[in-house]
Amino acid sequence: MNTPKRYTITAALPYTNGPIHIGHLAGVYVPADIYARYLRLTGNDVAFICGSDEHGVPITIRAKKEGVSPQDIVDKYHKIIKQSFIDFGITFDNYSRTTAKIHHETASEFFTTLYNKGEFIEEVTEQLYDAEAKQFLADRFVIGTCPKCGNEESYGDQCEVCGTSHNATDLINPKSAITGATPTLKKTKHWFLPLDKHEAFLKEWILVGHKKDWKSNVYGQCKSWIDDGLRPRAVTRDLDWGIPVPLDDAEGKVLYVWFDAPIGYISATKEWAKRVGKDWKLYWKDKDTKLVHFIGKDNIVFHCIIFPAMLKAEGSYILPDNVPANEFLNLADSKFSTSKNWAVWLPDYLQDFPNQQDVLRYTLTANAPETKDNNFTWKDFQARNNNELVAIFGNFINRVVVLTHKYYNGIVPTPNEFTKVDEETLAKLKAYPTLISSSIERYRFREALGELMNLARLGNKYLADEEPWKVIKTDEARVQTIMYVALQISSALAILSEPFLPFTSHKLKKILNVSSSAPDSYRNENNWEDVSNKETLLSAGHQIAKAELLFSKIEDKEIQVQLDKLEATKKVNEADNKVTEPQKDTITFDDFKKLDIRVGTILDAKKIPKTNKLLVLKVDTGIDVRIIVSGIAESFTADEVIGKRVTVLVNLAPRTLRGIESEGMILMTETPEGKLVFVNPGNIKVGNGFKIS
Ligand code: B3M
Ligand code: ZN
Repeated sequence: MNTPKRYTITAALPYTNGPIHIGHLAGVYVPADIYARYLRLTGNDVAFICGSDEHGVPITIRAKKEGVSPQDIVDKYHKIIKQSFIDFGITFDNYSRTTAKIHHETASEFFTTLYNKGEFIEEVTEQLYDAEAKQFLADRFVIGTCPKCGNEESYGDQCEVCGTSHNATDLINPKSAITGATPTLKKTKHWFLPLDKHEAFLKEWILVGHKKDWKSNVYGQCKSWIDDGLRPRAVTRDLDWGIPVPLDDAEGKVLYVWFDAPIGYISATKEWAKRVGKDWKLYWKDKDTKLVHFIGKDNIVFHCIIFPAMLKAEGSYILPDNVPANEFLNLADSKFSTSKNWAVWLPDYLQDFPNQQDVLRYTLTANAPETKDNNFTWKDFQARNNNELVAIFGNFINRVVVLTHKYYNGIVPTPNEFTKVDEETLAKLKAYPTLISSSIERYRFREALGELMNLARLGNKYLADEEPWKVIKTDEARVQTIMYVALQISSALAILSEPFLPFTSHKLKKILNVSSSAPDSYRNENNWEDVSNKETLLSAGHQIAKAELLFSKIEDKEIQVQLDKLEATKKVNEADNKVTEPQKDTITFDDFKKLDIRVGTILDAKKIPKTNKLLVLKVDTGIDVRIIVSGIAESFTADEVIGKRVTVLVNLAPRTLRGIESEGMILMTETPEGKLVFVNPGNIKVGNGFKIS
């Protein structure tokens, strides 16, 4: 197999404006973790780096929304995000943050180096300004129509629909996201990275150099940007949250978040190297190191064009070897959205499904949006668990372990002569490490997971064909061989499942009594290749531990709880989206005083035949019992309203509806879905009037 190498693996730094959701996990963190675990298991030197992206407008907007400071926001979510990654078994070597001192220093130094080398253009330009908020409008502070695709809600720096990254002044019809005002233009000085200057290099490096090995979605996006022509990009902003521009004449200006955030990978590596006594430079400046960025597709331009241009301009860094960006995962057919709460939040998942991290890791990998956008549904999650993890993987292991205890008190039996089927099965087994490796090394994680499951299927088929439970009655010697072979498959599964299903792998190793390391520990024996090379993985005479279920069935009612949660979110969003009706024309106090509103009770109700809306009500107003015709039949049946206490306008001039005279009006309001509800007068006595005060 491959000679060991040094790898720097980065996973996109999540914005600290909310917890992690499963869309982030599927696109970035699960594949990155599989890759890092796999490389460690196969003996490579790995630095797996991530951290919180704590600058930028998303943080400021969230802080405004919660009425706290940006620092409060990043402190709160950094803690939540970091812990949930640990609990989910993501094995970062370092999870840092961009408000860390080491990062401010590293990013400032990087800027200064480029500045001193004359790599920036310094220019006074007119930028969008919100006079009401007294603020320049950069990035997410401004929304307008994307000049490329026409999306009307593009941000100032990037359109989320077509992925184009642009300058805020390119937007058509820009509007301030703070006040809604149309911005004016105001002069301000900024520093620009002339991407056009790096065009020739980028063309050569990506379009020629990485045509074959980069994913086609990544390559295609890069090609389209380069073909469109690259332009200078401002790397500074007029904002008050961020890393101050380290120049004397830059008061009140900070580094653009997309300038500082990728440098966060470097700062986080430095922080880690210092802690563990390594030389960080080897991981960023040695040409034998492979740098791999795991990101979502909206981050491609920053990782494939802008950051490499920065690294190249600096001059002493290596460039990424690959950027295996994923497409998006959607949630029940709609885009994940932190601001709309349309998400399955990782902390919620961990709470609702304790000790079931691997079920989610499995579902997200089996359904990974590697080549196209994919969809997460709770039904699919349940089916993958019940029909695949429980029925295939779990079932095989359980049968092997239970039978080993039943026949041999948990001791691996000595095999007798192997039949052709045994030999073929063992030969197939030995091919799996290479099969799985080859998929992982091409960043095809769902294919790799499929192979792992095929190994479990191989085990199931072997047992079903050899039927040790029947043979035991006639040929005990044969059963020893069958169980020996089945135990070798179990052991291979324990080893090869580790990158994908680390908690299960650990549990299985405990059952097979071959490891005692902690579940999140990847510093196990280096035994990936042993599956191919060793004569035996579990020797005769080895005592295994008691059977324990690896997976358990997920019931409909657990899924229903999750579906209900999403349904509730949908309702809230619909209500939020509903426009409040504008205020009606002003009335005088005397007009208002004329209204006589009383508490009443509905004594009787009947639907008026051949109408959809009308009920005829008999209402006790405290003054009298009268008939009121009310248009509420689409929201209530007649029976439902009898006995209801209501609020009645009693001095409305009588009107005749469908031949029935109506004397008054019942006051109603409505739910977001348009269902009418009574304005409930509480326990007030019937006949009481509404007082003016
Ligand atoms: N925080 C964008 C995002 O969360 C950004 C990634 C930075 S990676 C250097 O989508
Ligand atoms: Zn667009």
